[in-house]
Amino acid sequence: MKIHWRAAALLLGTARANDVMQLESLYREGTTPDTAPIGGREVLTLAQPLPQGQPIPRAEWFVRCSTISSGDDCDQAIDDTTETFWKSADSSTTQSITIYLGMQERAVSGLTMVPRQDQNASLILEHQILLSTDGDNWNEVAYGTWWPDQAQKLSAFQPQKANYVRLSAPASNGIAIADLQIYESEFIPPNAALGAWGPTIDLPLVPVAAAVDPISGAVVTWSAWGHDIFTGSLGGETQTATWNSRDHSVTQRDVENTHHDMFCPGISTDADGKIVVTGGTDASQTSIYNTSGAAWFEGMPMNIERGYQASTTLSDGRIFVIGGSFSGGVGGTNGERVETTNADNASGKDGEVYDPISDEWTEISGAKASAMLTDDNRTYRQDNHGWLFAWTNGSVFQAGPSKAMNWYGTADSGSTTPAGSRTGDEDAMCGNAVMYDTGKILTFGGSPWYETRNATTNAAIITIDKPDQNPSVQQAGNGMFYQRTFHSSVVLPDGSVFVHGGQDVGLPFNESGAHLTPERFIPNATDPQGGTWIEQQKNSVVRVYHSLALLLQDGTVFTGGGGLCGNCSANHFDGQIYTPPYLLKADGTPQTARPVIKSVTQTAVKPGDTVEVTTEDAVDTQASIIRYGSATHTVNTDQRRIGVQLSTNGSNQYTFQIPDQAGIAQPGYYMLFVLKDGVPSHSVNVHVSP
Ligand SMILES: *[C@@H]1O[C@H](CO)[C@@H](O)[C@H](O)[C@H]1NC(C)=O
Ligand SMILES: *[C@@H]1O[C@H](CO)[C@@H](O)[C@H](O)[C@H]1NC(C)=O
Ligand SMILES: *[C@@H]1O[C@H](CO)[C@@H](O)[C@H](O)[C@H]1NC(C)=O
Ligand SMILES: *[C@@H]1O[C@H](CO)[C@@H](O)[C@H](O)[C@H]1NC(C)=O
Ligand SMILES: *[C@@H]1O[C@H](CO)[C@@H](O)[C@H](O)[C@H]1NC(C)=O
Ligand SMILES: *[C@@H]1O[C@H](CO)[C@@H](O)[C@H](O)[C@H]1NC(C)=O
Ligand SMILES: *[C@@H]1O[C@H](CO)[C@@H](O)[C@H](O)[C@H]1NC(C)=O
Ligand SMILES: *[C@@H]1O[C@H](CO)[C@@H](O)[C@H](O)[C@H]1NC(C)=O
Ligand SMILES: *[C@@H]1O[C@H](CO)[C@@H](O)[C@H](O)[C@H]1NC(C)=O
Ligand SMILES: *[C@@H]1O[C@H](CO)[C@@H](O)[C@H](O)[C@H]1NC(C)=O
Ligand SMILES: [Cu+2]
Repeated sequence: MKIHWRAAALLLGTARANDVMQLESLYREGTTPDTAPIGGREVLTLAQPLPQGQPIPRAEWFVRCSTISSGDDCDQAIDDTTETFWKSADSSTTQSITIYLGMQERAVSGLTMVPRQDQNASLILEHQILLSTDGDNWNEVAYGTWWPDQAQKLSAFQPQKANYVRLSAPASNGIAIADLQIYESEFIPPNAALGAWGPTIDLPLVPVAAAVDPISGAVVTWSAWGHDIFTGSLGGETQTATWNSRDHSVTQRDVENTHHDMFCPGISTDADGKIVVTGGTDASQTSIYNTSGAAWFEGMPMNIERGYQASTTLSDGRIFVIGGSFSGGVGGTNGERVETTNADNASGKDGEVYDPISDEWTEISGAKASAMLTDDNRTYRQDNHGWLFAWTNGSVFQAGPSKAMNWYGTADSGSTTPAGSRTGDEDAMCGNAVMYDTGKILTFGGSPWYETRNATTNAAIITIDKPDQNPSVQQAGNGMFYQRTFHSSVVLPDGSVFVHGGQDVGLPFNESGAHLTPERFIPNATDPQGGTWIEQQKNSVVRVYHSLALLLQDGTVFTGGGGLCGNCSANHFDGQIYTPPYLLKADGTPQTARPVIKSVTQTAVKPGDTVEVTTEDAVDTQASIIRYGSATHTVNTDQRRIGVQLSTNGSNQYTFQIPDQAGIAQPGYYMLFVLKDGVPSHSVNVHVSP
């Protein structure tokens, strides 16, 4: 909201705001103007890249509206002035505007909409966008909720051929449109073998951080104090938006009660599925999202101020945090940020541990941040975004992004044990690391420095066994097709790893060199160290710095975000669903022959417990439990896939065992997927306690 932002900019005198502003605004795209002349008025702009392609000329259009308020005719939405507008009648039923684009089929890629400008009324917030080739059969391409102001609005989606476009919205106070543009772009031919994109979910904010609520399946997202900006923060609040994957609603909430601007935080879901968010702009605060009550509450602050730290939930249910020199100064004192090349100065960002039951933080200075530094020339970047994997006996394996790997111990005052280095790899800041099967970690991409350096295509498989022992490290296939940094990834029920977004050279808020084609790592079933990379279906929305991806309960993937840079043009107020090929028939329609889990006798289990599963029909003996993810800034230390072997007595009844050492199946909520010929079921929750 530009008005909000300007007001804050005047107050921008705090050390915190200045620091962050200088650090993160270095490479951003050119600024967009706060307002732009559209149809004879200055309209607040959204600072968002336009949909791919170009506007479709309006000369041949015919427009039809569901209802009209006297004088505010339908065609006033597409005349060349924003002085006039179409307004629907006030109505309890959904109202819509339908545009016939002409005889020629167009590959429609998005639309922009200018709300009524003379007063802040009849705003379209909740909405749905549908396409049709015949005006009878409609296909939903986007839906969601826009931010409640008079700025221009935008929706960008996977290009689809259409002659008709419909925008519909609830209209209890009427809805009004002063201007509507529709975009067409190059068509991306559907190919079920590569997966499919859509629909787009329009959000009232840039989702920079998110987690899946294991109880409701909703995706809880947040940005910073502002829905489109993080600089200029006075602290104390965070804009959140929740996408309910079941009823497709998007709700918005300004969370103030935890006194925490949750921008650049660490995130870990705890043993009960609560989302524990630490530090960031308010660098010592702890905010906790209670999944059962969908409420945020304030936890004890950390002892050490941190931003861009990583955290992970331990085998005993406590949460380990380390690093984070982006906030609170290098070295962790509240004073000035000091640029230094002395690694000892990172000591202030050593480990600490949170006990969610007693709500207490304990410093464990034996877990040394200095062991996990990259050689970035900016010291505040060296300990960011650790690749942490909780393992047995309270241990944590740190797989990167530093070339050096380590084991951290969390008993007593903590310990640090070097664990070798990733063969042939360099520091890989903002790369990804995913445990795709028990003890098997795939690492890929990232770059030697946080920004300005070429990212790599490097990929490694790291196999961990016992704490404090060096893991084995192999190359993973021939590496990725594309150099990627700022990319995101999720492990799928079949054990493959889906990778999306990122760019060649990491430049926060600059979208050059971005990759629209995802890829997937397919582990070799017979060779535990082998695997191949394959390309997947291209999309049309850039996902680079501040974007994320999460696995959903139905086996699809939510990707979203990018930006949060105020008046720069790299903001993405949306998410998009990617459907992997395993959920599509050859003709691209949804796979209907999915296996079904009828019941799970024990949904609350401990390490070593046996779980009984009843399915509708016979399923593959390889199944998986995948821990619910949370993500921000390429970090997702919550997701983890544990492949499980099903035993059966032959009547669609199966059993499998939770690994018996605590920490292998890190405590928390898991999605149990069974598969049949590679097609996954919808998941059922399995809750592993410490
Ligand atoms: C974005 O980065 C590219 C590549 O370094 C550069 O050419 C371009 O000028 C940058 N854009 C802006 C607006 O700085
Ligand atoms: C964009 O924001 C910056 C502050 O981050 C400000 O200095 C500049 O004037 C703004 N530019 C425009 C065109 O509004
Ligand atoms: C417009 O009205 C809505 C609803 O009353 C309010 O939340 C919003 O802040 C207003 N926006 C502006 C720009 O005045
Ligand atoms: C979480 O919400 C549930 C349901 O509203 C409530 O019973 C419980 O006390 C809450 N837990 C905390 C820690 O606030
Ligand atoms: C370490 O940081 C302190 C400030 O925290 C600074 O005074 C000192 O010069 C730094 N030491 C080195 C060797 O860079
Ligand atoms: C780090 O390197 C970049 C690019 O070479 C340079 O602009 C910057 O000043 C350097 N920063 C420090 C702290 O040396
Ligand atoms: C677990 O960790 C503790 C503390 O580091 C250590 O004393 C103990 O030997 C470890 N137990 C096993 C089974 O490795
Ligand atoms: C990245 O690599 C390419 C090809 O080797 C090279 O031309 C380019 O200069 C490199 N860019 C940077 C920023 O190092
Ligand atoms: C899987 O590994 C086996 C054994 O190394 C090899 O023979 C086979 O070709 C590999 N399969 C693929 C698809 O790479
Ligand atoms: C199969 O095993 C399940 C679980 O142990 C048991 O309840 C069921 O009776 C068994 N069915 C047969 C046919 O043995
Ligand atoms: Cu950031």
